[in-house]
Amino acid sequence: MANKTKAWKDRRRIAKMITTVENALPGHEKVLQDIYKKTGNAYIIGITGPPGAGKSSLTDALARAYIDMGKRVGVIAIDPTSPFSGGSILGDRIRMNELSTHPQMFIRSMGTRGQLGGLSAATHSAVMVLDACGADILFIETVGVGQSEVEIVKLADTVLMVMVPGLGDDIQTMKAGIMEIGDVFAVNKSDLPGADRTKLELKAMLSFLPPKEWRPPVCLVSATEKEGLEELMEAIDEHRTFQAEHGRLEQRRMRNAQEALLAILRDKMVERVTKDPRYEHLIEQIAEKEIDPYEAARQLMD
Ligand SMILES: Nc1nc2c(ncn2[C@@H]2O[C@H](COP(=O)(O)OP(=O)(O)OP(=O)(O)O)[C@@H](O)[C@H]2O)c(=O)[nH]1
Ligand SMILES: [Mg+2]
Repeated sequence: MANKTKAWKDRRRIAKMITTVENALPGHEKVLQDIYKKTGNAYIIGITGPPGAGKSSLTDALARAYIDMGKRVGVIAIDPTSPFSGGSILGDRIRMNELSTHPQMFIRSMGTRGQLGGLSAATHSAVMVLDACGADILFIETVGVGQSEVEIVKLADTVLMVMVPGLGDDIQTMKAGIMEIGDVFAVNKSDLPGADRTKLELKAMLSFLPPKEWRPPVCLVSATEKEGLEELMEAIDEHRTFQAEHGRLEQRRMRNAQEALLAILRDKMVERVTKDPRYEHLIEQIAEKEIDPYEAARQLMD
């Protein structure tokens, strides 16, 4: 515990480790090797939902609440790809800045471009660093639209899907696949009209999903008015308990472990094979139809 407190206080070291692993800079393997055995304590909450739903505001409000409970909180915010959606990013930054100086808090933004090995690998690495350095709760905020976001939320122990009143048709057209990743639903902006109706619509939608042992609860919250936060935190806690009782956390961690290993194996294999002197020539032969790609792969792997 004392070690974790000390590790958590060294912000520059944490930031440097994240940069190293995120960009696969020299020494990144050593960093991950050193920290790996210390990971596995943080509870990871993925926050997703349509643009502007209040994901950042809710993360901020929840982070404050956990901090008040004495927890160390990490936030990884995935920035939208477009450099032109500046307004809300700036908004996030300003709001989060206030919290970011709090000693129990560590906030990291990640661009959606430029990571070697992809965003999901970079996010996973950042999660591991913050986890090993003592985070009790880790939030990953992402925009819930694309496939990469779905990949990222797979890292989470609980996925919180943030909705807003009046989505109406949008809810109906939301892909079932997106709905299915939500473990807990929050209808944020409940201070605005129509929140009750949206909650009912969501519940109806969820009842059409294939039945599962866990029924995702739908909570009404207002991040800005600080309403409904306790109920939402209870719902997250219930999901956590449910998963622990059903061995789900273990399953999820096994799957993450498998994916981590496979990703490294793929990288190493590709690296080795593309350095093989026969590589270029085999590509030409495949293009010329002198050889089929399976045969070429077999030769390279021998
Ligand atoms: N009325 C009301 N407005 C809110 C509430 N929560 C957030 N907002 C406002 O909604 C806008 C978007 O909030 P953000 O927290 O930036 O939303 P986001 O989902 O993180 O947005 P992106 O990251 O850009 O997708 C801001 O103007 C917030 O002040 C709420 O509970 N009630
Ligand atoms: Mg945001």
